[in-house]
Amino acid sequence: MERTTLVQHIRQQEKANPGATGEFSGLMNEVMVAAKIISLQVNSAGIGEDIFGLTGKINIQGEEVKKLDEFSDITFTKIIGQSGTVCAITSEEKDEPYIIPPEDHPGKYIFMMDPLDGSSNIDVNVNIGTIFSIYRKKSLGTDVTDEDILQKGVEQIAAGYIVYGSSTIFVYTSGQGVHGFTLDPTLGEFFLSHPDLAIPEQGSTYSTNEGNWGVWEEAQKDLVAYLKEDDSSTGRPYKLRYIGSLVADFHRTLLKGGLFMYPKDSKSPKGKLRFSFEAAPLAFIVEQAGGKASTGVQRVLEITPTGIHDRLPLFIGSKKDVEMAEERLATPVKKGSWFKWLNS
Ligand code: AHM
Ligand code: MG
Repeated sequence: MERTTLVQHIRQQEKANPGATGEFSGLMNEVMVAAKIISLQVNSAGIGEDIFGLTGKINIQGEEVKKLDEFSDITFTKIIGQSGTVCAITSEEKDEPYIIPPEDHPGKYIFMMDPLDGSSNIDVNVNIGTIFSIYRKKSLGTDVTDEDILQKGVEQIAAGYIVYGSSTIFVYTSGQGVHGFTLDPTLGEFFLSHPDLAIPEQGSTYSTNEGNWGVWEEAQKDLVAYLKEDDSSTGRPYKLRYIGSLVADFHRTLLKGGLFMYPKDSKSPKGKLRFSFEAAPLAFIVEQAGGKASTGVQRVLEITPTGIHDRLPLFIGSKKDVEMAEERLATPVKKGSWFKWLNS
């Protein structure tokens, strides 16, 4: 049986772009190599070298850095940083952008990543992932400026994620649809397994940390209580599915449809998830698959960040589900009005 590898697929997609120089394919190939290394580490966590647990450091987000977080950040930074294809790397784990020094031959791309998302799930064998996003350098001259690092979401030229789960899956878009590849561990090669992914227009699940109910705004409580109401004409009640690893929750939502939400709340008034490393790349992917991503009031890809660690509320998934969320959030609700859905 003839199977398409990820390398072949990237090359084919690049050929469709007349001015292509091969630099983009080169960068994507390096992302794939780093992903294979992380996958191997994740799959063998607990065997031999002690990779579980904490490094004892605290990152820019104020969170404890896990050993696998640090390993993933270093692996991606080394491999991508020496690829000759990028001029800067930003990471959820790094306070500041890493600017590629002249001796490592900076290229024309900017690479952004959450090297290991969902890391609170590492020690308990639950799916984790990597998210990445690629922009082209915009400013003239050799210096990397804010104009390059803080680009609007729509300027992304590619985005993807890797889920380290029951199998390792690499999903990416370069603006020509969304394609998924599964790692064949015996050959060490990613093969096309999910071509032209399309998210269902409406799903039947919602995904959110409902433990935050007490710190949610009334409109958010109203939205979730509405999803629990019994009304077969609108497909309710929705099922609840929440893993707590964004990549895993997003991957399920992409394949099956539904609504993932991480709203702002009184604990995180701006939201928890980050624009550059989480929301923007997944928004690019979901839109390419026919879905939507919103802050509740604005299309995520229309945002221009003010800093690399900017956070935002995120509603992402099936088109109709995200639109329904936007509509309900825009409707003023009285305190406690959600009670009517729960008692209906
Ligand atoms: P991380 O990047 O530090 O791992 O944090 C992001 C994670 C996401 O994977 C997930 O969607 C969310 O945080 C879960 O947060 P919570 O534990 O508040 O539900
Ligand atoms: Mg993350």
